[in-house]
Amino acid sequence: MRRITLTQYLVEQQRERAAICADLRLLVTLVARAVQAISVAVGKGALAGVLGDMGRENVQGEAQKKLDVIANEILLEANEWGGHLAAMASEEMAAPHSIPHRYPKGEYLLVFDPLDGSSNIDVNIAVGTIFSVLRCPEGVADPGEEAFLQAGRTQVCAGYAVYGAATLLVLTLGSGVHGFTLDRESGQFYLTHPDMSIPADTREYAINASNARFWEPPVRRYIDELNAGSAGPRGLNFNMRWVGSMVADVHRIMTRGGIFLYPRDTKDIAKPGKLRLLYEANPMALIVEQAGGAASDGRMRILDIEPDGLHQRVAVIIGSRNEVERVVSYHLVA
Ligand code: P6P
Repeated sequence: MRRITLTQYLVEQQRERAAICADLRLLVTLVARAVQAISVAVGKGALAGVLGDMGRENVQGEAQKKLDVIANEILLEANEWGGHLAAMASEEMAAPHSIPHRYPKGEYLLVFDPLDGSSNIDVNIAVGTIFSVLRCPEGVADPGEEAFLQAGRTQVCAGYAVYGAATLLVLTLGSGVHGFTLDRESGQFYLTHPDMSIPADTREYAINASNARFWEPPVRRYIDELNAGSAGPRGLNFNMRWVGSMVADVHRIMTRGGIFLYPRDTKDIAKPGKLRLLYEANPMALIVEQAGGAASDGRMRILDIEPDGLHQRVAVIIGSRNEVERVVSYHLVA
């Protein structure tokens, strides 16, 4: 069966849909090239001496892995020369990265989590890259943090790569979600998952159950009902999965449905959730909504949240629409 490549898909989108311009096509092409390089580094693991910690913390106060830094550098270097970006921002950098003066600037902002789930790297569990593309506000010559603080519904593109048994790049340009698999021999990405769609109902949920004592009542009610199984109020038995890598859990949901919850909890009242809005929740929310799913912080649509900080955290309830809406309904009556 002849499959089309990512390049061919992007050219066809540009030709058929003026919505994707040459600069956006270049951006996605360069991000895909960076993903391929990250895939090689992740795949070499211990053989390339890239496992383990850097011996310092990142801006999140989390132990920074060598591969976190490598992946961040790969994405910066792959994109800063192209003339399509006004600036970049990353989970691994406190402030946005300016485009060096020797390169032209463009109209887009790229924000990413270069290696999500990196605590799993040393135990060989799937990790991923998540990215989001925004338009730079008009007239902003040297974008700082403020320029990135746009609600997720304004994203023009979002995607993730999952470095598992295979490396997949899952992408939305605003008209559906499409998955591309990396052919390691040729270095090409081939369209293998066109028009990805999430079933509205599911029997599978993902949550870190060790936090149960910190959950708010609506989440505790929802999970208790799932765990009560067919004898309980849902009258159904449910299964649980928790990879500890959001990209891997969300990709499973994109593939067979499910609901992922990292809810607000009382574990650290200063943090309204663990996941970051701009480069984890927002891109995943756009992708999931484009595939027919839903994404909420428990009280409002994630894509409608007006950010107030580059590294702002948010509660995330995402996946099969009917289950997300049920969790939200429990919050509204609480
Ligand atoms: P916990 C990885 O660090 C991450 O940001 C997500 O990818 C993942 O879903 C979550 O944190 C795991 O958190 O508390 O279960 O280790």
